[in-house]
Amino acid sequence: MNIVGELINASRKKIRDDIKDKNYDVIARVAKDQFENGADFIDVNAGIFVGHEADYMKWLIQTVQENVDAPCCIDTPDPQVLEEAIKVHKGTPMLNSISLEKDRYDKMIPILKGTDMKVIALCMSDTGMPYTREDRMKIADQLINNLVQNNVKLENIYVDPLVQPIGSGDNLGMEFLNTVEEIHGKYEGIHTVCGLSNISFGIPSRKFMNQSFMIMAITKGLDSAIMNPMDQQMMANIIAAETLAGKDPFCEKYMNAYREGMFEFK
Ligand code: THG
Repeated sequence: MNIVGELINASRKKIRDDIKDKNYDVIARVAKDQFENGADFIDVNAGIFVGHEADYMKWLIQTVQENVDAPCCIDTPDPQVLEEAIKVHKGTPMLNSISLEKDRYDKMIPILKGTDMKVIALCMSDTGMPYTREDRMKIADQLINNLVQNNVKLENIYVDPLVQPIGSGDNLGMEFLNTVEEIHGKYEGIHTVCGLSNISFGIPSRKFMNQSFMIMAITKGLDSAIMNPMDQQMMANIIAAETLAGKDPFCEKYMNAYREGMFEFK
């Protein structure tokens, strides 16, 4: 599992003011904590600061990269913010995200073209949020074909079929999961990703929902997630579920995790 740490996001009440005040030590700590707990990428999102998003985004990227040796997942719907952010980013970032929304799509393609950046292809279009697997696949197919035509490698595409809160529709979980399965069956070498914690918005004891949904998604082939790596039980479940899903030859990763004490909780 390719893990994108979700905690540096200004929409979270806990960290909003620390970003607003550019509290260096706090952001550095949250970046390090996520990295030390297994994050491969650090998501950075300053979307709530309308008119100042680019400024905050650049500061977040610099602060993260001065403290951990990991690329960022640059989380903004605004292509202009993205373009400025890429300039200060060291190494190859993950762009979060392109979608089929026309404005966003047209401005994102030239930014991506000819680069080796990873890109999240979010299943959203100008006609609104997808509800069923068919809705999601229609958008995913178009996005993937267009990206490939622009010479983006399948290996650099992370399709996000869009996790919506289970509280807004009983079938939203399964429609998402079945899309993940269909994408992996149809496009070999492509990746899938999601904002995992979206599933539990508005529901109590969210971590059980998030953990269960992750295990279900692993059985469908999900190979990346924007999530909270500080949930040790989640991290242990991922190791076990991937072994059970046949992704861990000779249980090697599982045994290593055991030896490193990953299954003993504090
Ligand atoms: N797809 C893509 N990018 C995304 C999302 C997605 N980026 C943003 C979001 N969705 C994923 N990130 C988060 C971050 C935090 C929470 C949920 C999704 C979250 N946060 C609080 C918490 O930590 O408990 C709750 C809110 C608060 O503190 O006010 O739930 O789907 N491509």
